[in-house]
Amino acid sequence: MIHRIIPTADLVLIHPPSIFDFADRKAFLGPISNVVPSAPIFEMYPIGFSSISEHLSQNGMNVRIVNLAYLMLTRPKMDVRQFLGRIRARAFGISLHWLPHAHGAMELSRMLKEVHPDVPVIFGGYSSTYFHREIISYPYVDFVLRGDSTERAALMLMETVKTGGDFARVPNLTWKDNRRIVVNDLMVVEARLNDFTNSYRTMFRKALKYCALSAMTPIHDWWRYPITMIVTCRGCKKNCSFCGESNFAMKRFLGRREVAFRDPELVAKDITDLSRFTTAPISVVGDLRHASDAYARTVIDRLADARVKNHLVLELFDTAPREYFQRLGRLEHVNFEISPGTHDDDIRKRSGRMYSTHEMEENIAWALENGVEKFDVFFMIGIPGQDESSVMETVDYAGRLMKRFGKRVMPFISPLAPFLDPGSLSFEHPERYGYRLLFRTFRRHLEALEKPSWKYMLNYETKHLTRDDIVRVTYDAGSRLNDLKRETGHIDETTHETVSRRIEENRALLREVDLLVDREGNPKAGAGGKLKKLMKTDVSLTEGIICDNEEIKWPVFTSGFRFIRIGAAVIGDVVRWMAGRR
Ligand code: B12
Repeated sequence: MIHRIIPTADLVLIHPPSIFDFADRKAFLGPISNVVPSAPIFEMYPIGFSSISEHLSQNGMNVRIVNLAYLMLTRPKMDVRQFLGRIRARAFGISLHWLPHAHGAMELSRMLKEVHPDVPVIFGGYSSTYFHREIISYPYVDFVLRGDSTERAALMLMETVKTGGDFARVPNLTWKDNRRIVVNDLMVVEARLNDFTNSYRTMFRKALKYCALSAMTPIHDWWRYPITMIVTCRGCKKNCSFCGESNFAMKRFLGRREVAFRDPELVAKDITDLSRFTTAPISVVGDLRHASDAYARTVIDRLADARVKNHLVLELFDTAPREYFQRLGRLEHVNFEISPGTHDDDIRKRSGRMYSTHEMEENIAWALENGVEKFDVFFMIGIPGQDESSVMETVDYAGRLMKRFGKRVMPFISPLAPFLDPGSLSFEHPERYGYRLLFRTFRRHLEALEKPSWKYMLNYETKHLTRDDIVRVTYDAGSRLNDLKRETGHIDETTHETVSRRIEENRALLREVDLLVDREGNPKAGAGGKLKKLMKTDVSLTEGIICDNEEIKWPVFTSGFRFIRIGAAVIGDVVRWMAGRR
């Protein structure tokens, strides 16, 4: 299906794998994606693809989404150049949202220019915004659309591409006037999110219209586990020191003065609408209390009235009062996520998260008391102030949490990897925040992604942990947590054994790489051939390493999709559209 000629679209949005030739280096990406639903090539495309696509479609543009990363992951024999060559488009949009996609995005752009020299290539996303001047200087990039909200600017850009107008008038755009780099003002920064949705209905319609179910699939196991997301805000009031969209970062780099929220009634409606089409978990991005307590109350009450049955996954940016959990008791299936980073209050507070471990435990207790079904607690390796023993104490603390609260509380630990995020307080002021930044430019990040293992990709060290330490302690901590999870009955024997085996295999492979390369990860004299061979070792990219994929999941009832309802809604939309045309 994907090899047939695709009819001309105005804009084709393409999501690349983080590393373009990952198949040749797949053994060594390690656990960098272990606590997100993606494989380590980060095949999940930005949710923003759907809102750009929806806004442009509503304004008469023909937009398609192609998840190239997913296609390459699931069809290893695919001829990518031939596939790209058959796409007909007026412009291509490439997601360079997450910096780990630096390599994939640039290689994709280069290949697109080879096969379609006259079609403009547009970059967008947070990392494109941060590095826009460097990115536009590559000969195979024509435009960078900056900001965390590009729907309106993308429409203006596409209108200009179509009609041949003046690019100087397109807001948020970095472009080239002949060879001169021009940076237009970043003027379009939405103050509210009510005009944009990430409507899965539009996505379903597009998928069926273009027979593109597979090209639009968001993650490798989505058909088995079709988790969906609803976005409540853009920007953040908090200042976690390692976040690239913290309050500091949004003001300094994304032109955003205030957080933009979607009205609570609309958030509740998004969730309710979605629950008509899928029985899978719905992850709500952004703490419901981020705007205000009244905001959270409105969402909860509306969802309770609508009797939504899906598992809802909520975030806690901060600890909440008891009444919050009592109100949530009105909902059927609630789950939580919190990211304290460490058990150590001082270290946590220095990283910008102001609640104490005691307050967090109080929250967990109140949540469970009020029927919360799963409470995930995320710890991290690579926070300044942490040394090896502090990390291992965090793991022991995680063990105590599991003993105290039982199976409903699931702790995770993972490295801050591969990169300290650009635009974050720590990236901008590494010394002040206890980091040593090893490289800073876009080009150096792109080159880092060509290194033979995730150790050499890391762009930072902390005052107490070198890159070597971070890697070693990641496997030690993962292994100890795996043991504790078996002891407390959080995982069964088979899972424990599988994870232990993967950790040891991964460790051994990394040791072998280390013998063949120098301190920067470049092959030692005469070791190039051996290294290439080793890098081709066949290791699964879709299985978790320091924990099992199943541990981060929430239940899906029956098949996940309500196909009859999806079909009926799509047919209804088409009939309405045809009636409108007449
Ligand atoms: C929700 C979220 C996730 C979700 C994914 C949601 C998704 N599919 O988009 C999950 C939890 C899976 C996730 C994972 C990761 N995330 Co995340 N995530 C966020 C979060 C909290 C909100 C993002 C959001 O809701 N945006 C709103 C949606 C609607 O807009 P959007 O997708 O950003 O798209 C808009 C613009 O960015 C832009 N745009 C984006 N792409 C393109 C492309 C083109 C061509 C154009 C024109 C425009 C454009 O226009 C869009 C519409 O306006 C942010 C932090 C924050 N507060 O923003 C971190 C954040 C974006 N994530 C971050 C990171 C590092 C990751 C991971 C790499 C972490 C890891 N090692 O596992 C992974 C990568 C996952 C993958 N691709 O497989 C960093 C990115 C920093 C950076 N510059 O690289 C952030 C900023 C947090 C941080 N720690 O600093 N993440």
